[in-house]
Amino acid sequence: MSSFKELLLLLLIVQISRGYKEKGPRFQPTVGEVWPKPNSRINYGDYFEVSENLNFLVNPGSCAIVQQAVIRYKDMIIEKSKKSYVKSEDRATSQIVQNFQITFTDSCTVNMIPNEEMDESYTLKSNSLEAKSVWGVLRGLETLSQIIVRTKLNKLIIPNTLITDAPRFPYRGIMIDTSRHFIEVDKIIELLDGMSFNKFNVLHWHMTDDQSFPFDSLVYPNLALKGAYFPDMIYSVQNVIAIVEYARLRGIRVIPEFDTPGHMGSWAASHPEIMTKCGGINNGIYGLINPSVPESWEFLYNLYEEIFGIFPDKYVHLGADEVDTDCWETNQGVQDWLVANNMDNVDLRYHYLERLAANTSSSFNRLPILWQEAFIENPGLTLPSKAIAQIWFDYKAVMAKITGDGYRTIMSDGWYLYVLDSGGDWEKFYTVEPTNWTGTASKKELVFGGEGCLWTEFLNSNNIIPTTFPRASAIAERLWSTKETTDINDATFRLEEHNCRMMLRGVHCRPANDFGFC
Ligand code: CP6
Repeated sequence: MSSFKELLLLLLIVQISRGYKEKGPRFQPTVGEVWPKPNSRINYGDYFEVSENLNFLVNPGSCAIVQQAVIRYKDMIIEKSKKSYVKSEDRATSQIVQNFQITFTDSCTVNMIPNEEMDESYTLKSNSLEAKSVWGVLRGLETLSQIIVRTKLNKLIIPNTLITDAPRFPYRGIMIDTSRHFIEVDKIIELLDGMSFNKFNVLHWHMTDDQSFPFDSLVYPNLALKGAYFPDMIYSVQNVIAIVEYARLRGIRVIPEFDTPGHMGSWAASHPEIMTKCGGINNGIYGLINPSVPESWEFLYNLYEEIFGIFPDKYVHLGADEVDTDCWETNQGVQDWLVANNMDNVDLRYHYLERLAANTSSSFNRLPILWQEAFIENPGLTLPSKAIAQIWFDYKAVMAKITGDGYRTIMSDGWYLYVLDSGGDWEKFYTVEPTNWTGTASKKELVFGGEGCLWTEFLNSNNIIPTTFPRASAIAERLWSTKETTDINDATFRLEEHNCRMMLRGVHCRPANDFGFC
């Protein structure tokens, strides 16, 4: 008996001393690794010291996008690193990097905006960054800021390295829904910061839906007056302009979506004259826009004219998701108009979308993105060949069908960021592969990218950022890095470091892994 007690005591002592020795993080994040992983990286093994007075030489120099980026990244590299928990071991360094040369070959103009054809490739060495365009400079500076680290002896170091990098997909987006819950402007700004640290390049703004209309239109002020939740839960034109400019400076496009012909409950609060009053089971409810009255088309023209004045992107998201045509079918005025125009109920939905896409194209020179239903439910619909379908369910069949018709696609199936599982559920986003369906190589090339979706039924300004980061980082790496970048173990430790880095820069991330300390 007493030897049994001694054994227990011994075990206890062993446990306590082990616990004491292993205090602190048992699994270390990486130091100076890059997220999303670059296409190619050669480390030569030695290190250089980086001067605390690091100087960026820019050629050509006259460009706000690059000049402001240099100021931001200098602060991240020199100042923000001072607080970092992730410090490098001390390294012998052979020389000091004092001047860092940035070169790009395309010109940089005052009002240039990021676009679907922008070249984001770059080549990075320890004292130089070369790119074709300013967009590549932005991506390269982000990478540079990740490979310069502070040592435990408080010295800034950079490895002697050669990185050549370019995105796998041209379209890497986050969708934000500002109708179900209002998201404060400063949280959208924080979202854009986090996006830039992950090399995302599109913010798709699902501005309106049934629940609220938060855009303060100057052309139709009653939309927000009657359709927003509260007078201060609105985005002014000035707010939108500021967000679009903040995004532009980071190489992020902002694509507006004012969803029609469904999801328009909030429009009906102020403008029932453009809506269809349902009969049947939804009797008396305003369900869809009314395409049979000229008021609707005049309204859409005026509103889009205002929208396109503040959202400069070449693309517009026209919505068209979850359209229940019951209201059109049970409204006498719509039915009479169909007969008079030699159309039936099957024709109406594609007639509406075709006319809307034609108008936004001919009057405003914009190309449409639409939810997948538009392409699947309307056999007669012809859209511009550059139209893009956003896929949100049943992607294996839907990708094959829509690329089979020759259209480009954006993957969102499986990238519902608002769905939370317990544990570090970034892995379920990481393992989504947008080309994992049956089709020829030329059809797979029509996959233009992907988008993480932040539907906000259960998100508000308090939880939108921690719900997005670091989980969206998994999507970012899938869309930027090579198809072969699938090693979960490797990703785990790099993501841990990346999460610490994002937090250091002010993004309110949730933990990436249960073993981590950030
Ligand atoms: N709101 C709108 C939503 C959804 C869609 N459109 C949605 C529905 C189900 C899932 C994901 C998103 N909440 N306007 C569909 C694109 Cl699982």
